[in-house]
Amino acid sequence: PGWIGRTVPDVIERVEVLVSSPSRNYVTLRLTTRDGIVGLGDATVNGRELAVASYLRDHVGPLLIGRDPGRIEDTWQYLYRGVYWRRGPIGMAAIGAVDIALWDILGKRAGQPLYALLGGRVRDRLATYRHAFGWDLPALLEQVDAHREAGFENIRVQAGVPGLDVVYGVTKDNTVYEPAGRAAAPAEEIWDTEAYLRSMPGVIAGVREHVGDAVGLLHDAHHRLTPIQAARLGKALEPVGMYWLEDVTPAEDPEALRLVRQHTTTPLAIGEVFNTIWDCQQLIENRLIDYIRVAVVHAGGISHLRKIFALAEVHGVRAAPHGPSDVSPISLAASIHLGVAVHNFAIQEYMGYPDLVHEAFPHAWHVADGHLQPGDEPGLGVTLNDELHHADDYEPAYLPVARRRDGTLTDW
Ligand code: CS2
Ligand code: MG
Repeated sequence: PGWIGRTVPDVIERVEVLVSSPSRNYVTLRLTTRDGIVGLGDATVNGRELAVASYLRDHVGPLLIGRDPGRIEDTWQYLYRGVYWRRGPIGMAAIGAVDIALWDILGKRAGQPLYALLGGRVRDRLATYRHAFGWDLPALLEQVDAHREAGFENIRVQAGVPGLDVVYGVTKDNTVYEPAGRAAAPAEEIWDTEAYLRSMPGVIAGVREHVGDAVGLLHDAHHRLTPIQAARLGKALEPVGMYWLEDVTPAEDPEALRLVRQHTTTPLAIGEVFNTIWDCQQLIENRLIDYIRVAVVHAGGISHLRKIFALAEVHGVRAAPHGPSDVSPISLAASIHLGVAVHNFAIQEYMGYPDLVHEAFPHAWHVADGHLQPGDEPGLGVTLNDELHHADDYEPAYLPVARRRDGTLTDW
């Protein structure tokens, strides 16, 4: 039975916040209704897990008890406007988790996969991109080839930089890459943008030469360049024909991308650290970017992402949400459901997870023929393997910080 028109709606009865570490830390919200429907949300903020867990446990959870889980937009507005101190990654991830969990409950109540509630499919399969890295070109090409053999058509390429010991997105021995290190404090890395700019265009051109024209190539500069450096990189990569160049300049300065845009036709993507539509507004309305990369968890959930993507649609900007291993399989599920239902959705990042993460969050979404599929389970189609979620498994882990050669702290 549907609840619309019911005099006595279902109510949220139980709120649980799990900070667990099935090989890496995740913050998971589990809501249970009086009718016994369970909704899951992801609230993971890499390196600040306990802050968002407390925000949810101590401030948001008590306010949810007794609320009608069907009033998704009203709950969003209540948590956003009702706090007065709005926006920011911690608060918006908490709202995101609640919103994701409420959509999950709605889908389960309706017996429909989330994408059906979002308007149904607009595409048969969802494009994705995988990560390839290597300290040098031959090592990078090995991973590129492996992804192509597995059927993937779009690949993010990251490489080492001569003279540096550590580089974002790469390991020296080509083992698994995880940005956060398990330690009581962030690791410190030395970063040299000029050295990077000298080597990277040649490496990416080498990949293009190896794969031919049909493969989409992406690259992430991780917010490290000045506008003029970014413009230089964009121009240098024009002959390669990139799918996109990501996060070239620090994300809080939208005007920086105007300068980059004036100099290059290389497509630009940004937004993984944005929290609201207002962070995106200027970039989208002025058409300074081609792809908006907001993550479901970090930008206020499914309800808010739909608004961002609608704004983007009007301005010819396409959606391409963040999907690293620190975005849990719950968020990724939400993203994939949006991905098959939103017309201007371009591509979903899929970094992949350690095996234990797949086991900890059994999920209906899957890869088929190098594309993502949401599956047809009601709601998000993700469950929790309780045996792999223990609150006391949390391990302090931090993203690195970066310094220039002279010791100045810079953007990691
Ligand atoms: C990255 C992330 O996937 C990406 O594009 O920028 O790996 C990012 O470094 C992490 O999410 C940080 O937690
Ligand atoms: Mg990125």
